Amino acid sequence: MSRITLSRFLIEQQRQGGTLPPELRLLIETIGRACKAINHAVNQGALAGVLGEAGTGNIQGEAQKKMDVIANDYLLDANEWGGSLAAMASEEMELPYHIPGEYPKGDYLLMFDPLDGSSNIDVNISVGTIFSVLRCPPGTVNPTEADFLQPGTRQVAAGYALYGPQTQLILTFGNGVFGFTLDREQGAFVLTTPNMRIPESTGEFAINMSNARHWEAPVKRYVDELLAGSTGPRGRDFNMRWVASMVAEVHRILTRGGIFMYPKDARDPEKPGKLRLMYEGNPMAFIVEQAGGLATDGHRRILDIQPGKLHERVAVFLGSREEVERVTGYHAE
Ligand code: AHM
Ligand code: MG
Repeated sequence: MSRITLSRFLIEQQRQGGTLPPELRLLIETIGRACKAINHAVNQGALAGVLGEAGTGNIQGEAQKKMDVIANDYLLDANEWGGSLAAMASEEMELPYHIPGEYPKGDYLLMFDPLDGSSNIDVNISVGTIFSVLRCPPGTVNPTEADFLQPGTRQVAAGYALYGPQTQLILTFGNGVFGFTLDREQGAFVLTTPNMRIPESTGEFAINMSNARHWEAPVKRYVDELLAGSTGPRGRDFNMRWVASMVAEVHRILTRGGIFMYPKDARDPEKPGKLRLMYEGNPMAFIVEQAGGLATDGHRRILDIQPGKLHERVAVFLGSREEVERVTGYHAE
């Protein structure tokens, strides 16, 4: 059978049952194109002078890498003229980005983390792009921040691109999770994993252990039990990984299972976690649930959270069902 490229896959999704409107299909193709451009810049690295600090900070008060800014620009440039979008919002921009007046506007809102894990870019470790698509509330002419504040259950699409040894694009529209691999010679994403599923059980966990002294009691208890291994209450050994690129961790979990945690901690009691609900928590929760896993903030399903602001933070526990259930259960005790 011939290869199924992203374009063909999207056209066939649109035909089958009409679950994928043409405007959304175009939007996803455009995001795929932008990710190829970002991938190219990431691959060029020092050859294109794209490594290192931008010398600016984002709204989160974090220092921006040059590639954070470049990836953000690529996504804005690629997506502003296509006619599918009413507005965009990015982890790297304080306010929503409005579609310039010369271009037609569409029904969708696009949110993205243009370069997730960017602290890894200078050391040549996998980074990625995460995105989430919502419908713009009907009748809205100029969307404001308030129009983006919809719970993750309202996402109509989400995905990520992973710039690693292979470049991959992972997508969901709410009917399973589909994995594509970039064929660099052909310049096309090709469907390589049609139905990604997360195993329910796992022996692997991911958390930044250097923050252990700042964790809340349920997280301490859960991780202590994992560390105690075969001599502890779990009666088996667990293995640990921490890439510090959420895209890479989620991809590992989609491929072979695991649990990823970025809990709330006492370093900054004002913040409910490090990761952002709209650009990281919601899209990854949607993908993980569609692959049979779970995603909570320790108390609630992430997708049910009503966001209060665009750059809201969230605690994240996601991955293999049995482990996410357990650590969420410890929070309730
Ligand atoms: P970023 O979007 O600014 O790159 O930050 C998010 C990243 C995640 O990819 C990763 O899980 C986490 O930050 C790592 O944080 P830490 O350096 O605290 O371990
Ligand atoms: Mg990020």
